[in-house]
Amino acid sequence: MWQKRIVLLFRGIAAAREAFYTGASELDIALAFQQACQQPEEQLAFASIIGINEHAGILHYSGRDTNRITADKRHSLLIDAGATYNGYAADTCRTYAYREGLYAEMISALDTVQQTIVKALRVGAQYIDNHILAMHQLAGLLKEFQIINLEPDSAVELDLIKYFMPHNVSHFLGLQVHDVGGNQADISGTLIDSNEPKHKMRRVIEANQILTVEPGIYFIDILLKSLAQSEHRNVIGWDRIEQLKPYGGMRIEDNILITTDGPVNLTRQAFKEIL
Ligand SMILES: [Mn+2]
Repeated sequence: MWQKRIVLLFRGIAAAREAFYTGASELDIALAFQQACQQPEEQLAFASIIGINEHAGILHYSGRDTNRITADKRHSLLIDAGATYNGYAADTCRTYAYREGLYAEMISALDTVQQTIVKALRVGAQYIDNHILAMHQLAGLLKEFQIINLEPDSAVELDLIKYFMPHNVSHFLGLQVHDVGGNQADISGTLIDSNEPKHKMRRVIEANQILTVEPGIYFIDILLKSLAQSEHRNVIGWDRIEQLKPYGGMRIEDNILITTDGPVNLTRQAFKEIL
């Protein structure tokens, strides 16, 4: 059943990608997604996030904001969308570069980071450790692309990644797209007592859980402004950031089934079936 809902979703993402490369507006891309999924908007898992250029950096860009106008200069597309199947939600994100170059290379590096985070998911481990691994991986990417000119360990220690990825790496997926229970200590609903309340996932990884893994990098004015005013401004590659700002950002998200034999990437399995 999981496979079926993700296959549906991938047809939608493939159609959206095609629409982007042939010049469609954000709204037309959203409609191409729905047509391929054969789902009216209210049946989708959530309102599709479809952002061209700078809009790729807006975390919940959708609905009334969606642009009806075709962008003259096309740089990037971020699509984060989900079909449903038998009431269960899928939630996948892909980012596409309009042409080869630095941004396309960064997407490919983020893809490697994302798959490293996925492969590290192990039954019995703490989700929070996976989050920490993600922070180190992203710090490595930001250094490689000269955005943070510091060794990854120092960038994580100084908590600099939050200026470029201000969201969680994972959430549960089920009847709800952000399914509940990430901070639940037991079956009666007791919450995990922690001094890290901002994390959606603080549980131990268990077999048969389904969750997303969705690292991203964004160039968001309000965050960059506060970084520029911080004591860390001198280790930041501001020229590189200016160069990447017109692309908005990027995110790659897959849906993962945890098993005792390791993580199963349902999204990539389904993508392979279709391609
Ligand atoms: Mn998600």
